[in-house]
Amino acid sequence: MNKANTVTNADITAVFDRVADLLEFTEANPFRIRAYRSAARTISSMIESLASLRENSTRTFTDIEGIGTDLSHKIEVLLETGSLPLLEELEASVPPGVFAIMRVPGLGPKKAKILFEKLHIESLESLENACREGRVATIRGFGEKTQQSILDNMAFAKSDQHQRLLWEDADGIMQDVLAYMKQSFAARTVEGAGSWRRGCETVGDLDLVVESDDPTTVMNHFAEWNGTTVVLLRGDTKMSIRGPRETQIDLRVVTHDSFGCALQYFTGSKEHNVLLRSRAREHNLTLNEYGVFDGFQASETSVPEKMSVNVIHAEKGKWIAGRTEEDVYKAIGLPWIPSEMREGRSEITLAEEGRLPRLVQLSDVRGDLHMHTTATDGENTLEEMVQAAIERKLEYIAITDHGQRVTMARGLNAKRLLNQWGEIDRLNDSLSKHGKPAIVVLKGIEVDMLEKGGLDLPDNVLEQADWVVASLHYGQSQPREKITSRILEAISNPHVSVIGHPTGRLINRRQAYDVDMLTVIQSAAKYGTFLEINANPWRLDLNDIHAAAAQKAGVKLVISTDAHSTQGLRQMRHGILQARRASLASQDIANTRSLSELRTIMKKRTRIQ
Ligand code: DGT
Ligand code: CA
Ligand code: CA
Ligand code: ZN
Repeated sequence: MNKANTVTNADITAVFDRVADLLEFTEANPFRIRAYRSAARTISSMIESLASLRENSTRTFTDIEGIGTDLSHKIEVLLETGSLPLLEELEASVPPGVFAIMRVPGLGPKKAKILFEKLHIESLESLENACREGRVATIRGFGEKTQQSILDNMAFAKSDQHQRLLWEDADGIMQDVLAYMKQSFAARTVEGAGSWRRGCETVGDLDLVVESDDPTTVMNHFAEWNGTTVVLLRGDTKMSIRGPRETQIDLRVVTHDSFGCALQYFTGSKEHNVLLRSRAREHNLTLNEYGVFDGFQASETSVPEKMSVNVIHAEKGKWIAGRTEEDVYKAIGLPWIPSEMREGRSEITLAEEGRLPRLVQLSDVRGDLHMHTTATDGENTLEEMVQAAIERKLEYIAITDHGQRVTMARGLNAKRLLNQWGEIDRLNDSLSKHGKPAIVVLKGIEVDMLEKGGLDLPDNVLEQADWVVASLHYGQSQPREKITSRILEAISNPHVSVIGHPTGRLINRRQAYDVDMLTVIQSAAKYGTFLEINANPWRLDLNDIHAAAAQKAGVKLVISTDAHSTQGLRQMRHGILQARRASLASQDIANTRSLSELRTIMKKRTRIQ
């Protein structure tokens, strides 16, 4: 936990989630557990920090949906002291090892509690011993299968590496397994679902949905995949394996009539599904993973896995839809909703009102405005980067090597930078020798926002640039006010075009620096400075929530690869996914414009030729 004066929304989210886990372990009232979970979720997606909301005398925490007086008080205490007595009490009442047990795949607070009570299991070691001795299988609700699956997961649970995969890594595995599953003659359609299909920054496990009349053959094929290291679970129509990089892959085999519904269900998110199902109920329909049915409302858990769809038809009223996702959404009066938007935020309302945006796509991108060369820490020369960009059919790029503050990367001083710009002038001349050039190369720079304020290159140099990215690489642990003021200063500098990777986080590796994003966004809107969505799969900032807030405030976003090699130019697709998760359309993104249009929407457009 941070010091009291820097308690962030992420800290409060983590505390509330942990409280919910512990309450579940102690079998507290389910409503109370849900209150903490939903508060955690709400706070994690808030753009405004609770710390700054507290300063505002006209508003209170209870204005936030799902925050009552009790939770409001707890937030107050957390902000004031940096800790929460309730959490400390709960932690004291639970042996520390049970957290590790809760995290074993397939277990959770409830099962950890049973193991603790019946077998006094309070560490991974005692859990492993109990499984080996066959004691876990004797407990009601566990059985041989669960016991074996715990053992199979033990190495995984013990390793420190059970971090969620970056989307890019998950995608690599997903493409392999999709291609392989499509080779099965028994598989009619094969699709990836879950967080992978929603384009989430990280992915916990992979989910596959296959349409087939012959699940056994499909599942045998899955078991024989050379990526399969262990089969964790196998039923009549569902199966889980552990695959490459210890990643779990869940497979569902469904019939023709259920395919669209199953794909919809397993794409999620859970929150989106819950909202969709209650909407179905309002229309007197039942929606589950098997189909949309007329009338009769049953809970999904009452449907045994092996029950055939025909039996379900008979029990649940008339089957109405389920073959395609379009059919499913249509049956409950909605247009199809793009998977990246399905997070239970406002997508269903937008769909209902016919206001779904036409989301930006990769083919809309016309330029890439952040990349490096061998002049600093890139792997390829200026000419190689330009050639690769031409091959990618980009109309313009900006070369943005590091400024001199980044000594590690041999950052450019004014002299070297002006030299590079001379080279770029000559390159553009030769490109346009035979008429319309294949690409226009903009003279850019990635300047550093210095620890003490200011930039690492003087204004009289920057004013000669076509494009200036300002980034913060040093002094990331400075207090919020200091970091924020460094960024605000850059935003108001007339030569700065865009703020690069505005939060500095590296997914799974480094927290974002502490910054008042609401103020940053407001200031960017005021000065007409763009904000970047950095497409590097470790960065992906602005994230979806910040980018959506920026768009609403009237800020234009720039999606850039920050490529450090010609290969790096391919990462644009990750930035596009993040933008789609932010519900952004092509017109919200500056580099979907032609160069002349880009020039007209830039505040400081003095130099672009
Ligand atoms: P992950 O794997 O943690 O990255 O995230 P997801 O979203 O892929 O989650 P996963 O694999 O547990 O489940 C896939 C989808 O299945 C999920 O997005 C929605 C659906 N689903 C799973 N469990 C439930 C549930 O308890 N209720 C509802 N309504 N849907 C669920
Ligand atoms: Ca998943
Ligand atoms: Ca799953
Ligand atoms: Zn860069």
